[in-house]
Amino acid sequence: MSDNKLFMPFGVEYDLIKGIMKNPDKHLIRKASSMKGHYEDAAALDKIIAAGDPLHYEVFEKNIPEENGHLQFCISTTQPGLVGDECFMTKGHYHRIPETAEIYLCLTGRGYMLMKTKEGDSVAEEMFPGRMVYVPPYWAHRTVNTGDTPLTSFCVYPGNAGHNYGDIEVEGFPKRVYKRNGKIEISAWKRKS
Ligand code: PAN
Ligand code: ZN
Repeated sequence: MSDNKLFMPFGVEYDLIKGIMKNPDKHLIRKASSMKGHYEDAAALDKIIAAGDPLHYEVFEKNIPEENGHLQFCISTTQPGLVGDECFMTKGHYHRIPETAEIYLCLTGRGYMLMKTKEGDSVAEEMFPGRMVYVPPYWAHRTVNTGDTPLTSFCVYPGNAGHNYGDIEVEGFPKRVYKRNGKIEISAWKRKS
C-alpha cells in the first residue's frame, strides 16, 4: 500500500492466566510516591514511600492513534497492599471526552471498580477473573485490589477518550475500600474540611 495513513492490522499475544500482554509498546509505572493525596492516611503513605516506594500499579499498552474510530486497549495491573488499612488502588479518572465508555475484563486477582458521576452517583462493582465491568460514559473509575495477588484486567476504550485526572483529584471518590482484621469494608468517605 502506498497510503502511509492506513493503519495496519496486527495481533498481540496474551497470557490470560497470568494477565500479561506480550511485547507492549508502552509500560506505565506508578509507585506509591505518585499516589500522594489519594489515600485517607497520608502519614501511612509517607512511611511506605520512605520504606522503599513500592510499585502500586502498571499499565501495558500498544501504540494506537488517539483518534475516533480506533480502540485503545491495555493490561492494567494493581498490586496488593495496604496504606494504613486502605487497599492499594489506581488514581482513577474521568475520560477527557466524558461520553466515552470502557470495558474491564478481569483476568487475575480480586477487587472492586469504584465509579462515580459528577451528579453524585457512586457504585462499587466486584472484580474477579471472568467478570467484566462496564464503565458507562460519564463515570469516573478506579480499580482497588482487595486480594493478596495482583489484580489484572484487560481494558478497551475509544481511541480518542483520553484521561482527565484533575477533576477527580479535586472531587475524590465517595467510597473507600479498607481491609480490617482480614475483612473488606467499603465505606463512605467524608472529605476533611
Ligand atoms: C485504564 C487505566 C489504568 C490506570 O487503562 O488508565 O487502569 O489507572 P489510572 O489511569 O486511573 O491511573 C483506563 O481506565 N483507561 O482509560
Ligand atoms: Zn478509563
